[in-house]
Order: sequence, then structure tokens, then C-alpha cells
Amino acid sequence: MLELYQFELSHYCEKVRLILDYKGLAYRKIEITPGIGQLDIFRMSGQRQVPVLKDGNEVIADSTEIAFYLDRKYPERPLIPTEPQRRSQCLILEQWADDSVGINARKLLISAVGQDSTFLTSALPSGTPGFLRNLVQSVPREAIDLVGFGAGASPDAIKSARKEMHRSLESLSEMLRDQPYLLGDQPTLADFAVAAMTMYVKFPIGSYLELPAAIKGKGTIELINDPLLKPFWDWRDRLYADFRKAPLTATAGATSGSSSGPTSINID
Ligand SMILES: N[C@@H](CCC(=O)N[C@@H](CS)C(=O)NCC(=O)O)C(=O)O
Repeated sequence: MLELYQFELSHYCEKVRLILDYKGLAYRKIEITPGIGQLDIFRMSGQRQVPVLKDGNEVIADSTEIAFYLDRKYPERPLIPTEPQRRSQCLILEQWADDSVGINARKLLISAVGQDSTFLTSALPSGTPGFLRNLVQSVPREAIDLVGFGAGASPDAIKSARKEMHRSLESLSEMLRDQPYLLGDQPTLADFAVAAMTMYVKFPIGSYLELPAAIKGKGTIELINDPLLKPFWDWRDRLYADFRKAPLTATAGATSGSSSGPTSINID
């Protein structure tokens, strides 16, 4: 069976999970502990980031490389159009989603954490004792803002990330006005990249991810509730309902001693 080495709360990993589900490929998730668990990832793939996909003896790192690999090896339900113009549009949109939407979404997550401490505790491993959870919940707002500064998310940066994200979601809503998917009648890699990269803007509501109930459907309120962006959120809900599957198998622990529940993401 395919093995996905991942962080449950990583949007790049979510992109690969969406793709695997769309293609109907069964896979086992292996949750990696940030830091120590990444040593195994380095040994396996020559780099430290997740997602990494293992298919027999093949090891593939990077969500885009994984998408190309899966389309080559499992051509049923293709992701990347073959017609040159649509192919270029698909790849440009995917790259934009990874680079621009994904990075702004990370900044917005930092801001959401500052506004609602549920986000912070939800990033803790599932076995974290209650007293530690309470301690984290009581971290003052100023301390969280400081961490945000450290991660390159000053209040100004968050403000412009919100503005850029609004503009992006508005354009995407416009693209979806007369067609069901970003490039026409069939979903492509562009749809799955955009859907995954907006995970931190609004966490999916269904039980697709191992998320605490308290943060499902939550995110950046202004962007979730803006009626102008409704076509975008309707499209994402439909994409999840039609293609994303609820987890089939329990999360397995990696050899390096990873936890079995969602673990914290590493915000660069
Ligand atoms: N370009 C990569 C980005 C992967 C990435 O940034 N992964 C993050 C998790 S969201 C990671 O592994 N961070 C840990 C680290 O950089 O040490 C892809 O598309 O897969």
C-alpha cells in the first residue's frame, strides 16, 4: 500500500491527500514528529520536508513531484491536462496556489491563533495532558503576537495577507461563475492545490482531517462570511464532498516515535 509521510495539519500534505482520494488510491498515513521525526524523512528522501510518498521502492518528496508521479504511474482520473494550453494554465495556477495562496494562508493562521486560543491548543498532540493544554491556552495574546513576528507575520504583514487573500478568493470566485472547476468541466491539479492551500483560511467542516471539533469550519471570519466569496467556498465544499474521503485507516506511528494524533505544524 502507498505510504504518506505527513503532518496532519500541513496544507501541502492535504494537497496530496486530496489527490490520492480523487484517484481512489488507498494509502496509509504516517504522522511525523516535527524535528526528530524529520531525521527519518531526511534519511529516506534526502530532504527534511513532508509530504513524502513511498510507493514500494520509490520515494517521492514534494507535493508537485508527487502529483506528477501519481499521474504517470496511475493515469486513471488524470490531474494534469495533456493539451498544452490547459496544461500550462493548470501548472501556473498550481504554482501560484503553493507559493502565494499557501504563504498568505500561513500568515492568516498565525493571526487566527492570536484571536482564538482554541487554535493553539488544537495544534498540540492528542495525548497532551489537560494541565499542559490549559497552560498553553493561558498564553497571553502579546506572546502569541511575538511568535507571529518571529515567523514573519507582523500586524502589517497579516493585514496585507488578508487583503491579498481576499483579492485571490474573489478572482477564483469569478473563475468559477460559469464552470464547475477552475479549468472547466473536470477537476485538475489546480483545483486540489487551491483547495488545500486555503485549508488554514477555513478548516473543512467534515471529518476529513483529524481535527478537534472546535476548529472545524473556523478560520479568518471576514473571508469566510463575505457573500462575495460564497462561490469559492461552495466550490471547495463541493470538491471535498465529492472527492475527499474520511480516513480509512488509523494513523500509524513512524519508527522515530511519532505521535498518533495530529501534531503541530512547523511554521517557517
Ligand atoms: N514545496 C513543498 C513544501 C513542503 C513544506 O513546506 N512542508 C512543510 C510542512 S507544511 C514542512 O515539512 N516543514 C518542516 C520543515 O521545513 O522543516 C511541497 O510542495 O511539498
